[in-house]
Amino acid sequence: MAKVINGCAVPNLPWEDKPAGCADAIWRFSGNPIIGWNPTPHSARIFNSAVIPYGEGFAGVFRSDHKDVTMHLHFGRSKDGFNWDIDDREIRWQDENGQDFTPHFAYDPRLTKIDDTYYIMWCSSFAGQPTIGLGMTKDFKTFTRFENAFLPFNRNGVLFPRKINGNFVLLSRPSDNGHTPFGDIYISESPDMKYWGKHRHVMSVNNMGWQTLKIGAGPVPIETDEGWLLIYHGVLRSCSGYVYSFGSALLDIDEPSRVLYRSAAYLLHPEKPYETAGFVPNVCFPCATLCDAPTGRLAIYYGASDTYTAVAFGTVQDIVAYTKENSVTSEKDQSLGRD
Ligand code: BMA
Repeated sequence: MAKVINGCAVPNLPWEDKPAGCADAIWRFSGNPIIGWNPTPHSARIFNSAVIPYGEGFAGVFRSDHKDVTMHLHFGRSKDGFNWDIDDREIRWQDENGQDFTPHFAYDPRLTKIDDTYYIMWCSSFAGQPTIGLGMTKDFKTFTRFENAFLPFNRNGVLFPRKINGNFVLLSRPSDNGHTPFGDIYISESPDMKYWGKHRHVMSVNNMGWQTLKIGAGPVPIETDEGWLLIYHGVLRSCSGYVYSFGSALLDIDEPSRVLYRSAAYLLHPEKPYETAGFVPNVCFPCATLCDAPTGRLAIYYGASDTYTAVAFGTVQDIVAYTKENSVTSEKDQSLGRD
């Protein structure tokens, strides 16, 4: 049975037991969606968002698509992880000299805690084009934005929760400036969060239906004694558009560009009305987990149909076992990926 390493206890983890008769590795919260249409005066939809334990409860950085159809990040707090109090106004960023550095658009945030600092990564505007934006906060009151990690076009930047071999490590998915019809996961390192390099290929799309068009890292990887557990989204193109599901992989602890296992079947796929109908139908897009390390219990936060925020549950032990038992890796997954 896999064990979580370097994780903290989250005794107040939002949780619901597996329903009787459920044969799947993960299951949905019966109260889904936890955030619906028009959740704040300016927000039309809040989805694809990041949450983390903070103080007595939880903090979150939320993707809010405003009623003027612009995309922003908002701060929110919760006591129980289900009911969220989200600011109506976007997070304002300053650069390291205290000058306003708020991006023109921002979406799909991820939140990683390293030591006493909360790092935030998101898809940011850079001269109007998407790339990986990043910044930090220690108190969720003041937010400092760093230089963009990469040139356009890139999305799905996800920072590992500790340095590996002395460097910060980041997954990303090079893209285009539209609804990218391709995309593989890469990994990059930085000694200082400013200069990113030593790029490696991690995983490509494969021929397993749900992940044939493009893939992208989801929540922050979870360190286990069997490897880094990565939950990632995969996309297929159907007659009526893209379908976003999510599955899992295990990456080598010291050399996370090496894929050890990768789920052939998805963990979760659009099925429920809030996943199949909304602003963009058929989208399940995970951006965060809360993990109680001693029990391995996991609450997975995902955006549903670019409209709602939903939660699914599982355990690290079961998801690791599922990933290994249902694994398919290709020759490309096994390479060190410099070429
Ligand atoms: C992707 C991202 C996600 C979104 C998805 C489906 O390209 O923009 O934010 O959930 O498309 O629209």
